[in-house]
Amino acid sequence: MRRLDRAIWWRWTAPVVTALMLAACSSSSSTTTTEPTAAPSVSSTTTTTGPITSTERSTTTTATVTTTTLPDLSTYLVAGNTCLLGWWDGGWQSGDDLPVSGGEQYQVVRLDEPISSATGSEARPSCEPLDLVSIEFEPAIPGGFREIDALAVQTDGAVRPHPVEMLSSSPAYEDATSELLEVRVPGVPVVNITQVIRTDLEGDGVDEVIIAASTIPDDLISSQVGDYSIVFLRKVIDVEVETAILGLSIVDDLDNLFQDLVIFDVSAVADLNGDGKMEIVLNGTVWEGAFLQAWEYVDDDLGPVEVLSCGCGS
Ligand SMILES: [Ca+2]
Ligand SMILES: [Ca+2]
Repeated sequence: MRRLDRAIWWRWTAPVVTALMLAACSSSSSTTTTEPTAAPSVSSTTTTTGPITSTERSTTTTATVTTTTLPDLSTYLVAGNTCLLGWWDGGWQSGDDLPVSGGEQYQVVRLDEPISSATGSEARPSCEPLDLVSIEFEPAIPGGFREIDALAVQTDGAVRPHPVEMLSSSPAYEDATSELLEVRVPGVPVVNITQVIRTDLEGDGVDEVIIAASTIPDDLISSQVGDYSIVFLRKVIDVEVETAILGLSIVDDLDNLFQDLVIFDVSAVADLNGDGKMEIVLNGTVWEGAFLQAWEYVDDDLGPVEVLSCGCGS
């Protein structure tokens, strides 16, 4: 028995923003502030901002013993429509030196839809004039520039080793969302759940739930004070339901609206490195741009850690 430090589990990095100052989170109210979790690898197209806020529960629990499966050391390269997240070669990697020559086969994974396949190109210029590189696909992967709802993963392995199920909302999920929002969002937030995803991220037999909710209009420009976008993970740890916020954007004033606002949703849940545990990939839609963030659930002490990100905008 040992006491888990919930402050450690509860810490998370702020949403990553594009190099174009697309700050993800403005000043949310806080109960406590924790240090950001170090991201092993961050795309060259992004910067990381400071910590967001967290809530804590003090409970004495038994540490979960996590069995680590040695990852397949073959390279997994992961791309979306808008940008290239990076790849795995025994560690999370990003940059311009892509380990591809063109003609590689990819699995195209969306949330709960059948997995399809595509052929990738060699590295090509992307996101001009930012001079990034990415991959083009044949056939083109679904989604759009600002709606990245499919990922291409270069592997023959199981990118979805555990089922991913889309659920309808429920009073319990609405209550959980309301509880998070009411201490962060000005006024009385309207709970508007946009995604409920049930899956067993690491295959331990216990399902996790990922919830997205937003009231920020697609055009961003008609946002009002009190609008928000949030994505959070609910996970049972030692009979307690714990929550970690992966993305949060709040309209608390109408100045700098375009720089600050992000609409978050979940792009895909997939194993991006062949260890049998699925990562959560968020799509952030911003003013004339978009970004992706990949979160790896490391263990019950660290919780979800952002491992890759990329973005493109004007
Ligand atoms: Ca699980
Ligand atoms: Ca994984």
